[in-house]
Amino acid sequence: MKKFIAILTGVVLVFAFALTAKAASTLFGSATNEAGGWVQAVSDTSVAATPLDDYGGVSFDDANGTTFASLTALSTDFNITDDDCGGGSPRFYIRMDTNNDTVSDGNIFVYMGPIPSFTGCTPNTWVNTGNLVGSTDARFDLTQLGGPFYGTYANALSLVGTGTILRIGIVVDGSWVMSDLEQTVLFDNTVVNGTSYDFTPLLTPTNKDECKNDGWMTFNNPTFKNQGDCVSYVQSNENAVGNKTK
Ligand SMILES: [Ca+2]
Ligand SMILES: [Ca+2]
Ligand SMILES: [Ca+2]
Repeated sequence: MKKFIAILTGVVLVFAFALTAKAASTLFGSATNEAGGWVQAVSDTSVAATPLDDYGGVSFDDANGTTFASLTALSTDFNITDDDCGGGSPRFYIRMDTNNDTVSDGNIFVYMGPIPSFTGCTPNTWVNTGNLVGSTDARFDLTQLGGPFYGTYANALSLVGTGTILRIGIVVDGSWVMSDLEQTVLFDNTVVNGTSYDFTPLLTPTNKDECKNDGWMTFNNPTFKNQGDCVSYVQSNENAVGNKTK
């Protein structure tokens, strides 16, 4: 019996680990999660803002620790809202460890926008990159790893296919080539291997009035069965916090 419990505990622990190891995205720099269900990243060097908004982006841990060759899917929707793609931005970065010491040896950059120069994006238009894994476009910048600037996926694969991915992300930092020193890009439906990120914001009611007039249907953190379910959630939260009255 003890052995059985030990095995059961082990199974539960493995399951719990699998849950905590769930794929995750992290915003950095100027990036914000917008109400529309996408991420906005700004690169603005026109003024010294607080906090700094020189760059922004999202990083993903899905492929951490796997080889570049085992990357099967990498794509995103992007929308240049101000002013253009350019200055090497927006781009994916794939931080690589090529000598197995867990320390980065450089990034693969995968530029978004029209080849060959990655400028001339149509503003305020959503575009999908297509799966960049296997892409024959010369949009893989391998210079940090000793390869060509205008490389392809095949070039990257032969150069660092057995290398380990430390992190993948998307970044916006192209303000320096914009006439107004400001560039803004939206991202949505980013796919990294088996995970698709739709960047749906977490919406939680904080006042029971928000549950009324079908408001309960708009929440996703958590979801509700009906208005009463929503109201009792708000009330139990108020009771738990203890600093609000009905
Ligand atoms: Ca290394
Ligand atoms: Ca601008
Ligand atoms: Ca979305």
